[in-house]
Amino acid sequence: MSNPNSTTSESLLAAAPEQPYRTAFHFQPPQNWMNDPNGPMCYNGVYHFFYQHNPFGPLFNKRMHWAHSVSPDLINWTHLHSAFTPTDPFDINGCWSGSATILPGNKLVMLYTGIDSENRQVQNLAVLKDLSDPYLKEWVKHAGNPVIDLPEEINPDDFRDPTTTWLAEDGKWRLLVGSQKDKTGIAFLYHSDDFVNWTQSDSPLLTVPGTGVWECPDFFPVWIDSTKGVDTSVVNPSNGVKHVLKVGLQDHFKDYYMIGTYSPEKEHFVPEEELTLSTLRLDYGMYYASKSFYDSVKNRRIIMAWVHESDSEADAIAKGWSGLQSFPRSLWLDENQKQLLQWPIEEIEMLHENEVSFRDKKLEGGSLHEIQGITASQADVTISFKLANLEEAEELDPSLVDPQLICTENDASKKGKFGPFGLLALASNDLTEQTAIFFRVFRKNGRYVVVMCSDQSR
Ligand code: DQQ
Repeated sequence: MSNPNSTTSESLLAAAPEQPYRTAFHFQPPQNWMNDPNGPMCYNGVYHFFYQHNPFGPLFNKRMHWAHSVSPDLINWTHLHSAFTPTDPFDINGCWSGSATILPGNKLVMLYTGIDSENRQVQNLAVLKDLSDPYLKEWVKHAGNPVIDLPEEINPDDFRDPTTTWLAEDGKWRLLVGSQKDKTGIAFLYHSDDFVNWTQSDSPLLTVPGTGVWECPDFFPVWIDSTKGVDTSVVNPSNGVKHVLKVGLQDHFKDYYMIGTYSPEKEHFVPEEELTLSTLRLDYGMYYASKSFYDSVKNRRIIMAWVHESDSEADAIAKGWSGLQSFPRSLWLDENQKQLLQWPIEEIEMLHENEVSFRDKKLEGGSLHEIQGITASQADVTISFKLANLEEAEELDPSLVDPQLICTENDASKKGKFGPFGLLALASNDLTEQTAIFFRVFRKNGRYVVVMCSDQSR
């Protein structure tokens, strides 16, 4: 495994013996606090990644900056200076999350939330100073910011995180901003000809009562019959796309998504399934504020998210940093058109060293096999199990529809007919400390259901 980050400070931190938790696969800044991914993009063949960063310490601070890193391959990163810092009346109390749009003609705009001098959330525009700079280092905040002011009826803390914009057939750009009113989650829809003057649509793109603030909405098309990516401005269902609306539910700290049909003429999105706390999630681990982008070079949609860890503040202070990004994943619609599928991007191969293989082992109930030759803390594992007599699998309790509940109701210590089987990672010699990553197979309505769970209680 090699270190994906290339700056000197990063290498020093990674090598330091007191930094056993620095990762080799996941993006991390050299130091201090990081949260949401912002404005990821591939521009002129170079990947740009911005993120919420507190450059002054390892804990969250409202006066967030946009840090910026660049990479030829999403693996090896060079860390640049901050792209946005809170300096102006329209963002003096923080430069919060936002998104990039690459316009026809290769122009670039960035929209982000500013916490203004009165602590109100407003939406700001910034453009690149010099389009010929391959590092995209200098950004100019629009003098007329904010370009979208807080709607009158909305609480000043509940209006943020503009999406990547898309161009509809009427020639107007559209964007969403996350919000809430009286616990109804809202994706406000705006349109504009010029990115400076924005008009709110008569009704939001979607509202769902009882879901609280929607953070970091992401809205993008997926092909019905291909695993390739689609540019965000391919909006018409007649082109063979469905749409995905992802929202982060602040009250639950989880990313949910809906698959549905977007009608640019009617300005509405009709999800196939209503959002509830048991519907589709992008990930069941520590994964929040995800943002996707269309990679035109490799024709794929890539998604990254903030992995917030479970460390205490004291741990973060001792480490000098907090937060990872999930390894970038390609994302597409499953053949059944009912859910998204994801897989680590192929560049993960660049990080593979020291292959250890362990084959043809029979797992008797309760048996343990130690895998020699790797350290326990970081490994990319491909695993396959063969199971016999699956027809004997237990019936799944029909009331259990949420995979997370299936896992918590059947923790690693509970024996079933087919499961738990899997891996014990990060295990101490006497196994008093361990993280079980395990599978169970059930039957439900004449089909098989496989759940993958992890148990971090030990
Ligand atoms: N983080 C940002 C907000 C966003 C939240 C502030 C989600 O813009 O809503 O750092 O983690």
